[in-house]
Amino acid sequence: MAGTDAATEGATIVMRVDIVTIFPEMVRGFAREGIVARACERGVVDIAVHDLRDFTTDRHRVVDDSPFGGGPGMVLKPEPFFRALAHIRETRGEPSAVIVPSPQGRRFTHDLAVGWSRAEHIVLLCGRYEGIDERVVEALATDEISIGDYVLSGGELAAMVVADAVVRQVPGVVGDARSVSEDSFARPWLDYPHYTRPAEWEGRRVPDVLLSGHHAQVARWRLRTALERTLDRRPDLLDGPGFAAEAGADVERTLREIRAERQGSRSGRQERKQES
Ligand code: 6GU
Repeated sequence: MAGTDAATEGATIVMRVDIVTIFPEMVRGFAREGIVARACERGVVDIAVHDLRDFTTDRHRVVDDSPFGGGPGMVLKPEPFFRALAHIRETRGEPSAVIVPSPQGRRFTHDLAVGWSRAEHIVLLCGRYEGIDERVVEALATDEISIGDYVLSGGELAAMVVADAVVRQVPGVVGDARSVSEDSFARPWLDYPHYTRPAEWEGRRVPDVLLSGHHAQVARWRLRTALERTLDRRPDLLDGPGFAAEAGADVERTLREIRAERQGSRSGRQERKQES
């Protein structure tokens, strides 16, 4: 893959991410630490945070107003967002996606993160209060996304979630590419449990198979535990189209074994119950 080679050779692939918010320090904090910060320092990613108030024209830098039609709360005015995006276009170029995080959006997923990680430039416009004037979404946004079925006080946390998920998919950002390809949701089932030293801690031992050095058995154990927890916690993933497309013969067989064992122990319990 050309992108991966360029990244390992030290050539710079810059992905630009622009975030417009009324809480710029909250978002800058995210860009100052961890994997995202390292990607910025190395020039692989360029994150610019813009204060929405810098795009007001009144003396009090007002960004919100009461809703037409009445009702509670305040709505973020359209003009500062239009000016902010015009400024971003002039100084940073035309973005391939303008994303508005909102509880009304379609659900953000791994596939969207992978898609946006291939863009050269994305913009995130954060709302607050009751929402953003709908004309911002209509005229400027290419996508409106929600990160889950709960309500946040503003789009900032969601924008950081999206930026993090997207940036870690950019080749060269995460040191070991296997960490990215083996993530839960890179595969349509959950990740297996992880352990490090010490082999025993407060009476809890790391599963023996992981200390055995037997790579094939380790791989089997990991697949099995991954599928067991997927069955317990996220059975919906096993019915999805992603699963059918990705699951090989070993996955299908392991899943059948787990289900058969569980069926067996369930009917065993029922029989014992009837006997007593
Ligand atoms: Cl993207 N924004 C807000 N305010 N709340 C949310 C959300 C976004 N996604 C889930 N809840």
